[in-house]
Amino acid sequence: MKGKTLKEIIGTEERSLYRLISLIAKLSTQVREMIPKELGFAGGINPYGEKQLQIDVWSNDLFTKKLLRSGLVKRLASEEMEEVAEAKAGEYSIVLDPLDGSSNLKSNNLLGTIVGVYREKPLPARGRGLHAAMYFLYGPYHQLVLALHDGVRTFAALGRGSEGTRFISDGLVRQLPKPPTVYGIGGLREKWTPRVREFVESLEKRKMSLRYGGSFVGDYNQVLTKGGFFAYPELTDAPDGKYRLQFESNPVSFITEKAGGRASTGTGSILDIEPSSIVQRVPTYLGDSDLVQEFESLYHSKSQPA
Ligand code: FDP
Repeated sequence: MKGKTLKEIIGTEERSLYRLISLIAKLSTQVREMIPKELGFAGGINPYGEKQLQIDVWSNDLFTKKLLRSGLVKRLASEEMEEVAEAKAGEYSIVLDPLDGSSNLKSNNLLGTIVGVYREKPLPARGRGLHAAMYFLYGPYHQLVLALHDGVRTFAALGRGSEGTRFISDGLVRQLPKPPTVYGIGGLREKWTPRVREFVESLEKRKMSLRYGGSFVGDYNQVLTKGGFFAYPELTDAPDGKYRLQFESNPVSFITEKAGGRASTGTGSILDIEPSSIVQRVPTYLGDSDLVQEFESLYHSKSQPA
């Protein structure tokens, strides 16, 4: 079967979206090439008080400047910035985690970039309003996972054509694989709430395999490929977990729902949260619909008074 290029998939249908996604894809190839060259600390601190690695700063500058100067993007919010940046004109609003999993850099494990695309929307925005969402995975090969209105496609970056690196897709992901076989849960085990522990025990009893590498896109991609459950859950000292609604949870939840899975806060859909701020966090449970629903029902039953 011959794969299709980004241009063949969206080029004719939505010209400006194609230009935007091609630009983001091109920038992701620059990030991937820069990763081995940029080891070390910049000494900066991001809005959440976390130490920024040099490549975080570099990637953020790259995406921000190029996207805001493209004429396509009017607003851009990034995990590495405190305020929404604006350009004079543009059809799209972008939410961005320029380098997800950056603490994996030194150990040479997976890293990625997460992007959500809105049309004509002020930020922060509800995930339900996303027009497209994607992540890039800087792994053994450079992968793009892209959710559009009609579903999710995975692409591999395969050599250079006349218009730069070619991203080739092998088709639509219609359904997360069944039966689910893998799971990953973030956060310290001792900080998991009783219901999270109980659910993890039940997954282990079903002989599902633990896959946890410490980068959201890397760990989530296991679920997309093999079927399963991934969470960065509520913690006893952090009821909202770790992930940022705008930059991490919403785009990957959009991808999950477009792949026929479920994306939950533990009580309802992540995509329906009305955001209160750019920096808001949310407990995040993603993957196989039946498993996520099962977790939600446990959540409800455990919330009831005895
Ligand atoms: P990182 O801090 O390395 O950028 O939310 C960011 C993130 O990585 C996710 O990619 C990853 O899933 C999570 O944090 C890892 O957190 P823990 O170290 O608490 O497991």
